[in-house]
Amino acid sequence: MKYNQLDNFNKDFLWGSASAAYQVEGASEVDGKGKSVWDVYTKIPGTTFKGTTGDIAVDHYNRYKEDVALMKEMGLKAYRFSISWPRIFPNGKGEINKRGLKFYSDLVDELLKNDIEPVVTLYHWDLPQALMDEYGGWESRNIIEDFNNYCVTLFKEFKGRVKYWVTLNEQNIFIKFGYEFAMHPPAVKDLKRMYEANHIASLANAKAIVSFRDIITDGLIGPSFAYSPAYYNTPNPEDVLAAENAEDLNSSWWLDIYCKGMYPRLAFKYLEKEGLAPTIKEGDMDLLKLGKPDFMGLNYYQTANYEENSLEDGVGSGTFNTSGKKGTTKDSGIPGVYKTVKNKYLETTDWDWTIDPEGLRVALRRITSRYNLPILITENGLGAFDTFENGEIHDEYRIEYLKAHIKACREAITDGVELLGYCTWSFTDLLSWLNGYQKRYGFVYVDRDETDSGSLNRYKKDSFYWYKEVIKNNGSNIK
Ligand code: BGP
Repeated sequence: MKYNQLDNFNKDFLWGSASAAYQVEGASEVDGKGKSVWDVYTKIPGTTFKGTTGDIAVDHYNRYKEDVALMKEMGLKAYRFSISWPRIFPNGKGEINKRGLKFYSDLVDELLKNDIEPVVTLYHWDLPQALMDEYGGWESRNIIEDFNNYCVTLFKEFKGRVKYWVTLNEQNIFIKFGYEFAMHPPAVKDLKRMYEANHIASLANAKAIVSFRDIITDGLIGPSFAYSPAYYNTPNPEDVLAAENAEDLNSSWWLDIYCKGMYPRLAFKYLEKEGLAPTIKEGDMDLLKLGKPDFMGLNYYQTANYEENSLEDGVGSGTFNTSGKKGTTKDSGIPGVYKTVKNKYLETTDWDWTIDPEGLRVALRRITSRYNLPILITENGLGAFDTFENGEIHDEYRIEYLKAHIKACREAITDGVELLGYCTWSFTDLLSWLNGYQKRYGFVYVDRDETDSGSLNRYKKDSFYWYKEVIKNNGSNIK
């Protein structure tokens, strides 16, 4: 729909920004923290861009007060951050590490003192290594109880202080990259193990939500999903079917489980035929039906474009661009199901991610139409090279990107989407898991690169002042 006049953002709209523990905190071995799978994985040669790790990251653990002061100066309404499980339970379970808990308690208090709503992510990929060693992490049903115990500890600790909770961040990404593309820990290529581990993660997600209901009555909880809506490349019905296959297997597989407590029927049948469907035990589907979220967290970066892929000699796995050299991504697919293809209407970033603000509106509308839930945008942003000159960073490309995406939000609200808030990725620059420090996302530039030299000093980019204005005007200046 096209409108002459767009609806306004709600007066309590959460203008936010986001981060994740491993990507910002550093302090990887202090105050009793245990090792996470990422602490171990990044030390294996060849796994990350130029061997970068989060050992120091942007030192948020020691500089959180300075970072919160910058948020306050900007007028930020919400800050989404994640809690590192091995800081709370160094071995994943057992005795609580009080010093780890204190860090997050202090951070929450600092945010509240500055009128910033904390949005807490319970799991942003830094699984305790001890649980990976003991039982293979997400591959064992033991994790359901251990994750629940960790979550309950945090619900009790932050009850009354934290209203917004995110369970799992991008289950589709950590599972697919962990077990299909072998680029995240445990870095294996095994689709059977992938679907089993994924089912267990879904059960853990549902169980945590069920526990939440008993403890916190004045809060909202939901998972964050990395949703790349599927487009079909041409109106050729073969391409339309390929895109529907992709939507089912790459998105509804998770979204339907979260929001409806069931797997999409056609995708399940296909995976059964392939011998890949997960083992469903008695009680599983009941738990999944019980553990429905209050909102869907949406991490939106790009759409994906699909076309038909032949069964006999179709395209298989491709490659990802982790260097920032445009055009180095190779299309991928599943023979007989779909393959990706460049969308000739869209520009891309230097990492080959399509830039598609309308796609955000498509994502918001599809989630609303299918599941009728409020949505919190938990991530959206542009990864780009920034140039630092005399203490200034002129990132007008980031401003353009965010402006267009916020406009898409406003249009989606006018369409009827119930949008709780918009968190950009990210507040400060931070570690991009596989892409080092050169792929920057923040409003605040951090002086560091792939080596551990650099002052770690913070500098406000042009986008910092721009977002400050957006917040001040409650988005009314975005038309
Ligand atoms: C999401 C993750 C974030 C963040 C972001 C940008 O998938 O939840 O943690 O990293 O993507 O991705 P990247 O760092 O690969 O550019």
